[in-house]
Amino acid sequence: MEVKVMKNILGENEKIAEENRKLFRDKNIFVVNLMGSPGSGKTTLLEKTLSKLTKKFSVAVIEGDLFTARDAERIERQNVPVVQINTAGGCHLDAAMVRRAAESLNLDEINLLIVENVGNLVCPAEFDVGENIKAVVLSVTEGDDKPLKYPLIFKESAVAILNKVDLLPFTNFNLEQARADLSTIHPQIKIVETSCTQETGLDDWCNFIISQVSS
Ligand SMILES: Nc1nc2c(ncn2[C@@H]2O[C@H](COP(=O)(O)OP(=O)(O)O)[C@@H](O)[C@H]2O)c(=O)[nH]1
Ligand SMILES: [Mg+2]
Repeated sequence: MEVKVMKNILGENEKIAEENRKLFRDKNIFVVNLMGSPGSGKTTLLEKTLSKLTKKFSVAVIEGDLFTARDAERIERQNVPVVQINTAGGCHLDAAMVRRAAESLNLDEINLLIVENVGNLVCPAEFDVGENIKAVVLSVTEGDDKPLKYPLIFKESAVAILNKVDLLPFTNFNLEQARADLSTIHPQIKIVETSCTQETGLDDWCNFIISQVSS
């Protein structure tokens, strides 16, 4: 019975996600669904790269969080249009939430929309929001076993950002193992290594986004 309910919810979400995709395509907007655990560095990655991306694109951001507008406030300081969604405890964004948030942006003036999903390695991967690509941030402090333990999010993502590599000397994270596991789960996945604090690898992330938008 519960399985059936879940199927219905996903079916309804899929319908709205397809409508979103059509809307974004008609408006010529490329959409990135940025996912990852709480604290992996999703907002910091945006803070450190929006100024580069805005040189190429007219960018807007949708921020998803359970509570507070803190991430939206951080993005606002980058002078990028931003809308905050509060899920009031919900563990992921769904297509209807993203549609409502998108409606409050000027879609005629945007060509890259980045949606920072609720911090979670499970649920966001199951809910299409009408994006072109999914991206997942995994920080090295979370452990190198996460790709094998949460394979769906890595299977679904076009790019995995291995963040906080500046902290590698203080962890037992095995970069080679993580890369091998990611490639086993998703052979085509692009892997970039970043340190948002040391500002390394950020061009790799930006260039990947640029290549995806132009392809
Ligand atoms: N050492 C280090 N800390 C980072 C890095 N990226 C983000 N952080 C820190 O990790 C914490 C969580 O970052 P935040 O961007 O809010 O994560 P989010 O919850 O995924 O959006 C903050 O204290 C950041 O300053 C990094 O590359 N290296
Ligand atoms: Mg955040």
